[in-house]
Amino acid sequence: MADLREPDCLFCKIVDGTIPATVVRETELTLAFRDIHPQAPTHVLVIPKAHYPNAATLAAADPRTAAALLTDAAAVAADEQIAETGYRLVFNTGKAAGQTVFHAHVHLLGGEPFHEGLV
Ligand code: DGP
Repeated sequence: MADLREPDCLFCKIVDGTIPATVVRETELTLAFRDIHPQAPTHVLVIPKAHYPNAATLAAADPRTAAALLTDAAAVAADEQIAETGYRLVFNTGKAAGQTVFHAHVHLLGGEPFHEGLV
């Protein structure tokens, strides 16, 4: 198990309430809140409450919480009424992939059609 909190981590500060966020779902293991720079009508980040630098380290150390990111993202998609129309889940892992916050998170994006993508 990783250290629960990393003192200089932005998302750890959102978990402990030091930095405010618009929380849409909270469980024992995870927190979901709206992205500060939304790239789609619905853009929510789902994160583990415990600190892991990225999705790969989270999955290796705590598969239960890694799975919870997916089930919680699906629950948020249902709450946001985009489950039927479709949504995209994105894990940026590493700088070259565009990861800027090194606390594991999945982006939930939806509410408009995606006409293009890398995959
Ligand atoms: P990534 O590039 O995959 O590391 O995504 C990090 C996301 O975090 C990015 O889309 C913007 C978002 N973000 C950065 N700072 C804050 C913040 O203070 N509050 C919220 N809600 N989101 C933030």
